[in-house]
Amino acid sequence: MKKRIALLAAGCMLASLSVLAADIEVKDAWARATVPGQKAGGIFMTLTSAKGATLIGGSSTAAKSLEIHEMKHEGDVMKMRAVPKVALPAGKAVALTGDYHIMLMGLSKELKAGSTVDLELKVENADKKVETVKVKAEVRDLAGKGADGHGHHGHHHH
Ligand SMILES: [Cu+2]
Repeated sequence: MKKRIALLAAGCMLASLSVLAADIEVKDAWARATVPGQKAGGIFMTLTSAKGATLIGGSSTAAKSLEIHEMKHEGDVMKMRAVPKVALPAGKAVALTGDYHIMLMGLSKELKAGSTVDLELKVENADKKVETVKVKAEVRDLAGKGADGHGHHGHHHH
């Protein structure tokens, strides 16, 4: 009888751990394929936090640094700037696919279509604890659609 109780307790602990890890749901993470010599690459995904959290940065083995970017139209000009964080309200899907996106700065290699890029995103959860969310982004080649007037990636990174 004692043994069974111990097993049940262990089962409960495992269950609560997996709930914690699942606070951030990552959907459809992908990276835009780069051309030789390109030093910055865009990464796109949708994040949903169950309890509410804040994306505060991250890193990647494929680049020197990772930045969160915000894009703004100012007249005809599309400007991007790095922002320190993005709020992830509880239960709301936050698309980092345009106005906000993730940018890898100082790529150490070309991002080739079909390969994957590993990211570690840092998220401050509702209890103010920083958690790491591992993301694998699939590199996609958008050569077929990329050359329209949506000059999103014609911006300059120095
Ligand atoms: Cu950018």
